[in-house]
Amino acid sequence: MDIANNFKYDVKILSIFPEVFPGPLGVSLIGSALKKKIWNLDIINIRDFAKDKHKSVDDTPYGGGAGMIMKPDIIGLAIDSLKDNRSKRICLTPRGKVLNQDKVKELSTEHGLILLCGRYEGIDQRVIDFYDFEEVSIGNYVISGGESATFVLLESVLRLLPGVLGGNETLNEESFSDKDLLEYPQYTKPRNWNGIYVPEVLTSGNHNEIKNWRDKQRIEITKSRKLDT
Ligand code: 6GU
Repeated sequence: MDIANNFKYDVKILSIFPEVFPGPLGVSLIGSALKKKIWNLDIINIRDFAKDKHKSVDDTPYGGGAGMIMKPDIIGLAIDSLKDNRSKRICLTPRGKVLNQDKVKELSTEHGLILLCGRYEGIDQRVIDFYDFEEVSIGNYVISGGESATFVLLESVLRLLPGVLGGNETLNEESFSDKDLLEYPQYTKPRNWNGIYVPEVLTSGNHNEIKNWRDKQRIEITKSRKLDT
């Protein structure tokens, strides 16, 4: 029996642009984890559930206004086609609560995720209410659709699953992990690049001094960027 099969985080994405997936989720450590079946990916093309000959997935908003709204009947059929209902339902939209690392950690402990990528001016509210979707945004700016936001959310969540990060990448000293501090600056060889030298303390071999220097750098950079976490 394959040990990795004992834990499979189930991801289902509903989108009208299924061709963009897996994109960045298919490379590097998260891509290897997908091949190792640590997590599982199903892409559902919402347009497959359209009923008319034009395969319409959107229509004009009741009450008037600009743009098009994703139709509840079509999305409903797409959701009803999913057999698994143990997963947490998330809708990616700029109206949602902004994602942070606490939310990311919480989502990584779910059985899996059903991610609905919003497009156009929005999604009929009845779908969000009826299927109990939680609305999530990735920041205070607007992008054209939930697909890129889905990449951001999944990259942040999937790397926390057991067995995804390699031995060289540790979770405990990273930005936002425990102390909500940003990471210290990093340097590698060559020691002299264009006449700019690596900070001397890092080449001293004194582990105590290095740790103190790094801790101080983390505090300073966090203060100077005035994080609103
Ligand atoms: Cl999740 N979607 C869109 N369209 N724009 C956003 C967003 C999501 N999060 C921030 N801006």
